[in-house]
Amino acid sequence: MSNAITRIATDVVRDVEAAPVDERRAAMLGIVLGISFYTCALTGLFSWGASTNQGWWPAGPTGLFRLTQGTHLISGVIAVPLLLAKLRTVAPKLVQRPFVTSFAHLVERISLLPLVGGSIFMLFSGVTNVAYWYPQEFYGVDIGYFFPAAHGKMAIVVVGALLAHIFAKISTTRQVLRKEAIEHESAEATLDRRRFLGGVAATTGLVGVSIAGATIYPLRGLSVLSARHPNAGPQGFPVNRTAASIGVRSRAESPDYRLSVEMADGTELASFSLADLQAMDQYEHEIPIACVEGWSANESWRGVRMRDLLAAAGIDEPREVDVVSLQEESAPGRRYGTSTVSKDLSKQDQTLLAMEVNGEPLHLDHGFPIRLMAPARPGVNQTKWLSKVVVK
Ligand code: HEM
Ligand SMILES: Nc1nc2c(c(=O)[nH]1)N[C@H]1C(S)=C(S)[C@@H](COP(=O)(O)O)O[C@H]1N2
Ligand SMILES: [Mo]
Repeated sequence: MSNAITRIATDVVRDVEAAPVDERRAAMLGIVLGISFYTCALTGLFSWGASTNQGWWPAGPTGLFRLTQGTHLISGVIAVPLLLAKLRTVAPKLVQRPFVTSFAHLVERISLLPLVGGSIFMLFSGVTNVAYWYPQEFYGVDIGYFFPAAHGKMAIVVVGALLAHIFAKISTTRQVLRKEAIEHESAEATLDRRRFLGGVAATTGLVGVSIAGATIYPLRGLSVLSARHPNAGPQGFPVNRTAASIGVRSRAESPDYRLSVEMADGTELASFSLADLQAMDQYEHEIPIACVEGWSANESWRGVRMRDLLAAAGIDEPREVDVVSLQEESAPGRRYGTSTVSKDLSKQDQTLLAMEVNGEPLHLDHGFPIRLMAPARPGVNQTKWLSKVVVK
């Protein structure tokens, strides 16, 4: 067994060293990889803009974030086999000896570090995030959010390094992909490349479909790469965080429960019992929970409009508000306890304080008694178990 492995490993190394780089194969993979990376980068920028309420992120259409984040994850996941194929294709150059031939060559080698290293880091941190793998501690240092946070920062490095790489390679790419150049290569070389690229295309398709099922419903059964099965959970859709794990149960189910509306300085404007809210006009909208980690659940939510709640508390102008969860008071959950709703979003018809889903009262784990449901938002901002709305 170990003999066989050694033999394979030696063969691979010999193969890699001897084979000339198929520049056409490298160029073709480069183009596809570039498209998937920049699609990923653009939708990643949307991910940041949407979850941090940047002014340019729109308040609709309802499913916008589901679409952009779904695209982020699909373009990101398919980049994994594409990157491996690309690295395999240019491997002879990477291991080439002598390692450095000139000063210019040294600069080129060094510039590969942010490009190759950065790309591997992006794909690694993205995939581990989707798999809910957050190592909490590293030799006593709290690194719970290191990977998601570094993912956003490293994106800037990779986008820049890739741009430089494209500029450096654009003329070679043009040259090797000219029609006459391809016509002049041997039939064997063409066939070789087609076989390799066919394999890559099949793998990429398979990997793409297996993550797409987390948000494209007809593909649900195939979503093996998704950490949450889109149909599993109370009322037929998933739960990341249960009420029991946060310790909000007794206050959420308390007969004295009230939702208060306050000013930022703590002055209370009004407070509502569940019965008060149920007596107000109710509206129903289909709004997805679109988790940044890729699964989504499109359900029908019913409750009071945010703007009606504010009006009932005496605020008639659209205002930015912080929606605060009971969770904030029991266990400050880094970004889960509070959600900021922009002025533009708070006046939207579809921005609801939801008390029902699909015609039933919310299950405790889905945010009973009230959860925020607003259009075009990341799931992480659809806060559960509301305790107050703070007018800013
Ligand atoms: C070229 C590769 C990639 C680029 C340039 C990129 C870029 C970004 C950016 C800029 C963000 C926003 C970060 C922030 O809010 O501060 C983001 C978020 C995210 N990306 Fe990527 N990404 C890439 C690959 C991937 C891959 C392969 C996956 C997983 C399959 C992934 C999963 C995620 C997730 C789950 C988030 C949300 C993180 C959170 O808010 O907790 N990304 N990405
Ligand atoms: N109070 C509170 N609200 C929350 C969360 C949470 O942990 N606490 N999770 C958020 C996340 S990340 C998503 S995707 C949606 C759906 O999560 P759920 O499945 O836990 O309901 O709710 C959001 N609202
Ligand atoms: Mo989420």
